[in-house]
Amino acid sequence: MDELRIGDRILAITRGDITTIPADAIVNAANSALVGGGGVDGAIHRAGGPSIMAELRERYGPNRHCPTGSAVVTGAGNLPAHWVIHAVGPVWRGGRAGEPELLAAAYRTSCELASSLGARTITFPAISTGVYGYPLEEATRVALAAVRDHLAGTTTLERATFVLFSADSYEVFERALEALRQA
Ligand code: AR6
Repeated sequence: MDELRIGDRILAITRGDITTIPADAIVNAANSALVGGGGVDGAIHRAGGPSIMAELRERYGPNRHCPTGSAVVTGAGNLPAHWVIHAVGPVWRGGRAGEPELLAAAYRTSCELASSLGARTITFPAISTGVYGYPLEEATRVALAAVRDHLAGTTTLERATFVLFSADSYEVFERALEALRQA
């Protein structure tokens, strides 16, 4: 666990499985079709139970589509949370297809949705850095900057935590957080 103070708010990183850590809102790394998948998306639907997919189907229909860079909300089923925010990060296509802006938008939209719900705590995985192939160091800089900028503005969020699944990703986030602290 490591953290950075931003005014009276906290930007934190920790290692672990995002499905086991209590938060008002848990962010999922979803796909545009909102149909579930592997990685953290699979873990969230498994741990949360079938009500999350049922709600996605009911609220957004069989042809549901969430644009890259955006997000939608459901309840959290059996997860230790009130809401799951299903955010869609970009597939890495070499970096010149607007990936940094789209990744920042996925985090920004998630934070804004959480704040509109009155959430005080939120957890994130490292969106796009698994199946979607976004290089970890670049994704980390974008992710931390986007969430830091949100916490520096008007929001109900008091604490935002990145939950890193692997030791490698934790170390990359730790270095990037230290760089933000020095900046
Ligand atoms: N807790 C926290 N982080 C996790 C967990 C977990 N339980 N499991 C995996 N990660 P990925 P993407 C990390 O592939 O790249 C799905 O099929 C993982 O180590 O889950 O945004 C969706 O349906 C990695 O660092 O998401 C989409 O189709 C990070 O979460 C697609 O994958 C993100 O990896 C989205 O790809």
